[in-house]
Amino acid sequence: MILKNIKHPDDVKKVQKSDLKKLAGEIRWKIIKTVSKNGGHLAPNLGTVELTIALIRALNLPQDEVVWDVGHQAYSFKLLTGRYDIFYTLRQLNGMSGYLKRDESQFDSFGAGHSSTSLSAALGIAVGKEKKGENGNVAAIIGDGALTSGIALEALNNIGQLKQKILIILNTNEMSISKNTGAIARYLSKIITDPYYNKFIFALDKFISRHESESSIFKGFIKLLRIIKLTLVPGKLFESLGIRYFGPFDGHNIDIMEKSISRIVDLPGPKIINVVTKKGLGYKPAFEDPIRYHGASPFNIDTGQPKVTNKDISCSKIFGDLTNYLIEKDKTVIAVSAAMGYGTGLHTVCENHPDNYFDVGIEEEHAVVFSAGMCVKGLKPFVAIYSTFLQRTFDMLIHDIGIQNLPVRFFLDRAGIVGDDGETHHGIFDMSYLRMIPNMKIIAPSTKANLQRAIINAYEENEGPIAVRYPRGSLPGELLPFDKIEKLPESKGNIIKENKEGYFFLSSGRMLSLAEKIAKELEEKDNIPVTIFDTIWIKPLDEENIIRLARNKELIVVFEDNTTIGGLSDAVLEVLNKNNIKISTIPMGWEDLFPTAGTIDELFDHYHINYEGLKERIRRTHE
Ligand SMILES: Cc1ncc(C[n+]2csc(CCOP(=O)(O)OP(=O)(O)O)c2C)c(N)n1
Repeated sequence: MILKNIKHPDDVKKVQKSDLKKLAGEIRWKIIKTVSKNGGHLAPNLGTVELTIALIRALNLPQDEVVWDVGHQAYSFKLLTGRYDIFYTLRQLNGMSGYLKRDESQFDSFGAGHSSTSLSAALGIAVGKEKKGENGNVAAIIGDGALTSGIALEALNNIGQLKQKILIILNTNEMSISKNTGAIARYLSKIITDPYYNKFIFALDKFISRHESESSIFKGFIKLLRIIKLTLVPGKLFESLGIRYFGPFDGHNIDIMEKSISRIVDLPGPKIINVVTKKGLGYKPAFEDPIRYHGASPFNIDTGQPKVTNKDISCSKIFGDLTNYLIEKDKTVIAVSAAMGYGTGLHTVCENHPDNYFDVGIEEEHAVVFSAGMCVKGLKPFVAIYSTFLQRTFDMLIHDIGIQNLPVRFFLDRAGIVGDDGETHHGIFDMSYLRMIPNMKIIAPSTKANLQRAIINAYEENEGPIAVRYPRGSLPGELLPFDKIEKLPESKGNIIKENKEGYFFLSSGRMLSLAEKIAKELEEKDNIPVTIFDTIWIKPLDEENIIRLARNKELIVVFEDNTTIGGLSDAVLEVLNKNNIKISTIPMGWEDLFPTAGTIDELFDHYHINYEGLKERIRRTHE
């Protein structure tokens, strides 16, 4: 076993060339075994095994620094940088992150989880190293999907200007999660499709770099070759931006990549090496269906089938199904996704109504303003973006949508904690960042039927922006038949249970089940009657009911799957304050922290969002 004995990147350099294939096999098996138990990113990680081995052998870590984009393809890197022994804790509570984390390892030069930040971070690190007089190179590894995002293109713009010495490794596999989309994706795909032509370019490149330091008249010849190359090279776009382009190389040939990286990394200025990889390589089910195995839940290795199949319909599917239904009736409904068609349930719209579907790529900012533009012409954009990824668009939400009061319909999937993806992916800020925007309406349904109704509210909202937030997985209750779905009455919550005195629980979204559970315990163990109110509307809030129900109550508890700063707790406090109601109010949400990874239930317990935690908070308020 070679992998087990690798404790430091230097150990990777000591592995005999003849053993590298075996090492790659061991890494693949370790990844497949662990992901089959814990869930995680499979296809992207199987695609980067050889690239990672070559990279680590060609560089000198930690003096040389590596910045991975997203981090969903860095499991091999983790295994080869001293994390073999903790790899079994992947994505578990108190375990190893599924992405990159600076406090997890000295080799994680920059944290990641969201896409397309690597080039900017690598450039900053390179400038920092130079200004501090530190030795060593900086390499960023970015996928062809991530490269299409605005922030990556902004970074290229700056990299081409600064001429800082950095190495970009472009991992081209023609996939984002789904098939990569867009003009840049098309360009990148074209680059890798002609192997003979590419061989010629590589030979030319080799010749140029071997002779470029030579003086005399040869220089003129090299210059001429460079011009020829510029007119020929597939990576013309990068060369024109001032970034030297090399490749494409076979991303599964360790020897070629190791030699190329070693040779190119020390050249002055910015360079890009294009490597071509195959997602899912080494595990048939993932290789044949890289979309399904991009991120996998625990599965049976022999069959590739998930270990647990959730029979309950997911919120994403409810949203996708109803969107299809609405498009059948109304062709002005346009579904917009930012590279997350499968995750958001919109892939079925892509199949059934391709003319009413846009996958813009990993371009959340563009998706949002593009949709605002469609509103100007009276279309009804349904923008489905995970809560955590919509964070990127904060200025667009204010400047392009809020101020112009355009009725973009937002569907925030994965709102609230998401479980094992951890801190970079929890959607716990949207109630705060949306609530503060004038004109924005927000609904947080707590049942399947209310989610369906909320989607109809959004559909019929023609005055201004509206957001519906719902969690990963499912909500309780039964579905309504499509023709029986009626709008939710605006700004009206739902009284689940009313008592004259005792505690007053307000809850939003899926927190209702938890609020009901804790209320039951309080009634049984402490004999405290509890009034429970499902707020449904976060904005505008049902102030009338809140004021009425707060009367004669001893304590108010606000349950929200959001940060307690600026979310529902603060909204309730504002109402109480405005109406001069003085009752102790306890927020039961995520308190000024980034929750770690773990299962949803584990996380609620870990952060004491449970019966004991409430009792503890009550005790503290009386101290
Ligand atoms: C801002 C943001 N949007 C969406 C995602 C979800 N996401 C994770 S990986 C990925 C695809 C990345 O494609 P690429 O860079 O080509 O890497 P590959 O998976 O193909 O190796 C997407 C869309 C994300 N992490 N961050």
